[in-house]
Amino acid sequence: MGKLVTLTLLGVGLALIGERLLAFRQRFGASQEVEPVEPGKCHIVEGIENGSEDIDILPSGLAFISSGLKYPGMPSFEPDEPGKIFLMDLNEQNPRAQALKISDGFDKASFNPHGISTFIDKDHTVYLYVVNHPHMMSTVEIFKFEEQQHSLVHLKTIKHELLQSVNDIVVLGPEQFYATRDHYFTNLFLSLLEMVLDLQWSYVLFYSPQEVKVVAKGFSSANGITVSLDNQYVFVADVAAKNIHVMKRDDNWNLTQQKVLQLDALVDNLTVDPATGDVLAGCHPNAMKLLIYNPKDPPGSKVFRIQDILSKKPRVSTLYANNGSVLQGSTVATIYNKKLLIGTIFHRALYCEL
Ligand SMILES: *[C@@H]1O[C@H](CO)[C@@H](O)[C@H](O)[C@H]1NC(C)=O
Ligand SMILES: *[C@H]1O[C@H](CO)[C@@H](O)[C@H](O)[C@H]1NC(C)=O
Ligand SMILES: [Ca+2]
Ligand SMILES: [Ca+2]
Repeated sequence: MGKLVTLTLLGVGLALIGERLLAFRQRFGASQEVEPVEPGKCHIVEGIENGSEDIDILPSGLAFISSGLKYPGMPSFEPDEPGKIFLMDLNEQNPRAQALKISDGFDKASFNPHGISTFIDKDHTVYLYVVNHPHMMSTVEIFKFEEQQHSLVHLKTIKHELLQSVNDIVVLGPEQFYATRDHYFTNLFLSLLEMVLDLQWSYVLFYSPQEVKVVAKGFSSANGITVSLDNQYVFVADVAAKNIHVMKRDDNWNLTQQKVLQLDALVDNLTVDPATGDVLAGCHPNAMKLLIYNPKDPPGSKVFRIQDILSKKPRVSTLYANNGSVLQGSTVATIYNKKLLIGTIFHRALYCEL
């Protein structure tokens, strides 16, 4: 009798895991074909070979690009090379990417940059906040940008027990930011199990020196985060659920969900076009190919443009799509003055004139 119960439970357990695995494969776009879309004249940005996970553009047209992410379970072309932050001036005729110098006193060898966000202070000082994974932990590094010296001066490292498995941040004030935690578990095996079982334990956190709190939860895997041009709405990409959550910010920094926009690809990073307020979403059309990397059948890239996201009828269109022959594993797309810059998790970056 005991054996029968055990066997039954085992059978039910295996069936459940099998069902979850199938759902997981479905969610991760195991078999999606990608029809190419090019919005204009595009070319690969020279000098960046090793990922361009996140991009943030200043109102002046200077783009920061985070490169060299090493992320558990994802391929890296140069696992021993430390991460870098590149700068690209989109006002130039043929913009080139150049790595920024980083001040001494910061551990550059273990620099593993992930999401980034810029913040301009009242005195016009530009700060770059960088999610860092030194030795696979999570910290937020604050740098001061010195344009003349082409360098980043490290000011501070922020650590907190709730700041684990951090993916992206959006900075709204001095040392005040929202951050996404993409997995609850930091252990690779447990985080994979968390994904397959879809536990929805991922959340959005608010950080300030006075207060740190969870402000939204129940995500399968909260990834990119950004704000509307008026700073009133926060957009969160749930990469595993293939959707974007639109949330309203209140005076206590809490977030109230307004709507969820369902898409047919895994949404990684979000940015807002400063001219139009359109939301751009860098997506993974077939994320299974990201997890099981095969250079002969590489993961593709997709960028959605979402117009009127706050209205009743947001319009979603494909701005860029490629099967991986040009660009693999897009994570983010940003627009400045009709110039489009697309970043990828471990591959190159693409520049297009719209
Ligand atoms: C990707 O598309 C190109 C043409 O757009 C085609 O030549 C190539 O075979 C495709 N690759 C895969 C893996 O489907
Ligand atoms: C894109 O995603 C990365 C991490 O996945 C994040 O660090 C970054 O901030 C995002 N980019 C933007 C512009 O939101
Ligand atoms: Ca960011
Ligand atoms: Ca991301």
